[in-house]
Amino acid sequence: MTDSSQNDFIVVSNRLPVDRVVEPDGTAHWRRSPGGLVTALEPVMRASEGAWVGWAGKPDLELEPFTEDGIDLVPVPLSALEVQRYYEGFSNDTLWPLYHDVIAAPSYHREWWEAYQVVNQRFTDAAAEVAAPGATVWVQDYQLQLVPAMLRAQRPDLVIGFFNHIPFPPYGIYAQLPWRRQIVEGLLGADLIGFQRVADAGNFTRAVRRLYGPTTTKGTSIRVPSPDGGPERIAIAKAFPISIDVASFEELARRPETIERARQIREELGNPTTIMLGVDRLDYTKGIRHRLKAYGELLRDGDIEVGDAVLVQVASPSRERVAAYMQLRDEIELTVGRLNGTYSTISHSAIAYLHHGYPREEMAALYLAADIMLVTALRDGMNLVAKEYVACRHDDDGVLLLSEFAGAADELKNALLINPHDIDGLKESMVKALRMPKKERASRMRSLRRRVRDNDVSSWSDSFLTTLRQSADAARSM
Ligand code: GDG
Repeated sequence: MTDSSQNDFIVVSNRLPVDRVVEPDGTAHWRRSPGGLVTALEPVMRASEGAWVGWAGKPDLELEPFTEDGIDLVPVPLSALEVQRYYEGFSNDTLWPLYHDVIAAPSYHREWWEAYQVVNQRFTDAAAEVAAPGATVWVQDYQLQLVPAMLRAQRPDLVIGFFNHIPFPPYGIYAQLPWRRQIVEGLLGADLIGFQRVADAGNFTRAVRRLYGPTTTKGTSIRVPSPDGGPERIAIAKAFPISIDVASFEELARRPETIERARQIREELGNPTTIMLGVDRLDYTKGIRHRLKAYGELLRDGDIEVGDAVLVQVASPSRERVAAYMQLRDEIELTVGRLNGTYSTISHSAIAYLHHGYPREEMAALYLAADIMLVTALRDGMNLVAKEYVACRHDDDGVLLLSEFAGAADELKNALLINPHDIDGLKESMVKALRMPKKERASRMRSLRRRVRDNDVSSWSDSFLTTLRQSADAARSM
């Protein structure tokens, strides 16, 4: 690793973009980890001289900074109790459900909040230590909302950006949070606070007005009072819809071996006329239950026949120690078991349910094989799966069913937009997708592909970082 105090660009996120793998013989090495954030930021980090500050994913692991695959990594240690309180507790059982429209009930515990503050301070210290004078620090996501203000207090020379990958809720919901003021104050330490949707940025500025008074915001600008009575600063809150590395997904999907694997998948499923696909972390926000309900009713009513159609549901394991996720898994597996028990035949299953993570190559082949992609999230910051599906369909075929509650719906208007709560509407759209003529599929897919190509992950990060530098320059020349 280079001189650790000389990093001009620093990304701070809960997780480092690598997983520690221990082999049976006891040797350990690092492997790039999957996930939306990593997928999104990896190309940006490679293109710049930067460092990435984050947790290595295992409790009680003290590690020195190291370089992996060309990226400087600065590990932040967490104890087992901190993982339980800051990560599984406050991040995933308080903020996650609260920010996703209280689909599940958030739990509020003062000791979780204590741990959240302590851990946010530790991430701040690690970033402050490696940042060169005047460096740009880009803080990611809801686990680290206090870092911007903590960092500004410690290092006023830094340019600080924050991006929230999940929705920001309306004030009527946000107001439940006992620490609502502290979190907003934490975020306002940034020069630029980025959100997925215009509606999220609007919810945030409305929360600022409710907490600080009606004259504090104008358009995207927020007047931030100085904590020590000094001059005010301006912070900007704005939407920057995240995207994917479109070219790399398309390249993967064009490989002859991926095309062959897609053909094989169809064959292994018994050559059905229609393959429907869902790919989600096993999370209650993703609307997997709603999807299964609609699919089950279509089977019951004879609108689809097992053998003619199949649903492939990849549900990658997620947050398995949080109670709401254990319960969700039980419910989904009960439903899948019932539907398969009722409708499968010896030769054909109604649902191929896969509770594993898959390599990227297999995901691309699944996307290529799927005639209909089901994205039925009840609330989702963006939903990268929708964009990945589109990026892979170089054959201009396939139908995307997309929830209007996913951020991606703002851009992908030529998908079949659905309200997942409306089971009849969802069923109608599934049937429409099943019967859609090839010409309409192609024209919709071509327009979706243009949209996804126009805003890939590098234009997302370029536009965030350009706006960040402009906001910081404007704030400093005031
Ligand atoms: C959060 C926000 C926002 C999933 N299973 C496998 C696998 N994945 C990959 C997908 C995709 C990513 O994980 C999931 O991204 P999503 O955007 O769909 O959802 P979240 O994980 O909830 O991400 C979300 C995102 O942050 C980015 O800002 O869009 O709204 O909730 O890339 O392909 N990848 C592989 N194997 C799997 O089994 N290789």
